Amino acid sequence: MGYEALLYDVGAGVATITLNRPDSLNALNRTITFELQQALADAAADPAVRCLLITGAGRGFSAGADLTQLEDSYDAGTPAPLGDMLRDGYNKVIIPITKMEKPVVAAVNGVAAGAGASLALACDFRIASDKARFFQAFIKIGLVQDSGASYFLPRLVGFAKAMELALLGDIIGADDALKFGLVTKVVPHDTLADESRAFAEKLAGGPTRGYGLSKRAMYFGIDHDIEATMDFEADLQAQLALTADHMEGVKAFREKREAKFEGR
Ligand code: T3D
Repeated sequence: MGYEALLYDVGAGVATITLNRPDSLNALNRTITFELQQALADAAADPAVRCLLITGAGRGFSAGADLTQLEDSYDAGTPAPLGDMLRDGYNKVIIPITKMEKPVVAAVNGVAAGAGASLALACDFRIASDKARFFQAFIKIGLVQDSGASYFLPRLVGFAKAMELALLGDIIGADDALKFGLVTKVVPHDTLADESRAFAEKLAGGPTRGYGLSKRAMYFGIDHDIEATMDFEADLQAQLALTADHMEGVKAFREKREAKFEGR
């Protein structure tokens, strides 16, 4: 399907979603949010897609909620229906990313603020341009961090740093993001597109089912005790034992060559 506020492209096993509202630093209005939901569903369902790459057009990754879309309500002094907007909107973007059984990479090309930062945090990897900035903008407008930031931030950077980032709302640059464990790596801005594409294509050539179930096991393990987690791992391993990619991985090891994974 055609999209109005994002670009969607599939090639070499990688689906690329480019948030495409550069004039507002890819602020998330209703259109882009619902299109993101659809594009994520498309990527999840397409067997030709073995890795998803999310980036932004222009100089921003995403400035978070589009603060102009509720202007009428704010002008009239009417409370905005934020709870319902989150449940119908961003929550249905973030959860599918965590449940997608394919690796998801964010190429953070500029500022990632508010729900835009949460979108990056929900991805499995974040490759940041040296011009990237991360901003828990919510508190600056008197809101709580949302779109999963309360889940991801403490798990990524630790409780104390998460509290600092959320309550102080300071904008941090790419080097600090790397130091705090928020990003996988930082690359020169001009090379971001090529480096993140190469990173994603490498993942697209990997054992897709293994990645998918590893991701499922990580999300399980982070909220369960050791016994439940190991039992869960055993169930998943039993499933992966049946896959062609597992057979190929072992065969390639024994034959001292690179494995050729097919994602099945
Ligand atoms: O409301 C709900 O749906 C509830 C859910 C909330 C979840 C959230 O995400 S709350 C957080 C919302 N986001 C923000 O509060 C961030 C607001 N933006 C900024 O603080 C700054 O723009 C940045 C620090 C992100 C970037 O600063 P800078 O100096 O690089 O760029 P700029 O000049 O401020 O912005 C460039 C343009 O983008 C500008 O438009 P103009 O003047 O050129 O026509 C600016 O208004 C526009 N823009 C930036 N952020 C947003 C936005 N337009 C709409 N919504 C935005 N969030």
